[in-house]
Amino acid sequence: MILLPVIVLILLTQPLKSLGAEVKAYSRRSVTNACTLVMCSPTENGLPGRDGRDGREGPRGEKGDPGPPGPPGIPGPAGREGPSGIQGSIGPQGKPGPKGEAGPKGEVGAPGTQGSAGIRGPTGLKGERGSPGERGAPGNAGAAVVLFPNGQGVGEKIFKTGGFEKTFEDAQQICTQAGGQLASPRSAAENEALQQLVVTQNKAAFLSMNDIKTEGNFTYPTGESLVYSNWAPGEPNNNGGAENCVEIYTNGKWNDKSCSEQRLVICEF
Ligand code: MAN
Ligand code: CA
Ligand code: CA
Repeated sequence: MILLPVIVLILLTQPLKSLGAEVKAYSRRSVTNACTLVMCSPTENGLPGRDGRDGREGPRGEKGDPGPPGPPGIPGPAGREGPSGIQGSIGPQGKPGPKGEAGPKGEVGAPGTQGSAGIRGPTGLKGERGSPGERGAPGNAGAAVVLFPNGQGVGEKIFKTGGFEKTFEDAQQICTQAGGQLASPRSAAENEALQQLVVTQNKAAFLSMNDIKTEGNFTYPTGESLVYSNWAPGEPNNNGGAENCVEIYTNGKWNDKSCSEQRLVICEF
């Protein structure tokens, strides 16, 4: 059993060409194994032999124990990108934005309240049946009537002057567009109240009455004939054949005058 591993070692350590010579050497000694050869030392007492040759290199030793642990390895490559993190909490409230543009214009307001009733017509002449009052001018919606500085109130009538002079047609239009009519004194009281404005302005003023339609027949704008008059002596004379309008002097007297002249504008309401 021991011979087999020896032979194997020899085969592994010796060149092939010497294998046959080794086998022959063992054969000549006629032994069955190498152990026999060692044990059978010379039995006879002779001369000492020469020193033998050095023995062959011994068999390979057994595998050693594991060595100590080696030094740490170099760091590996960076790992792959990790998964996305979870959503963060809500941030603080932002600052207020800039001021917005102005809004659209508002709608038109509701109509004003109804104006006050018109003033009542004057009382008829004494002894005669009183004529009906003229229709009152529509009131100024929601506005008080201003008397100062160019107004005069008499009864329920108000005279008011703009302080300027116009032809009859222009003056008449101004008063009607203002919601009234040219001054139409129907009594001495009204004529005196009107006279005060004429004196204050120191300008003769037109009245509303005229005889444009029928010469010699002076009427109010409604066509009604005069209920009161205060003609200056000798008037109306239709001077030059073309005096169809009426003016009131600073003394309160009336004169028929050309409608194309310019006189103070006094309206009544
Ligand atoms: C005089 C009188 C009046 C007439 C005027 C015209 O004053 O004859 O009757 O109207 O002149 O300017
Ligand atoms: Ca006339
Ligand atoms: Ca005249």
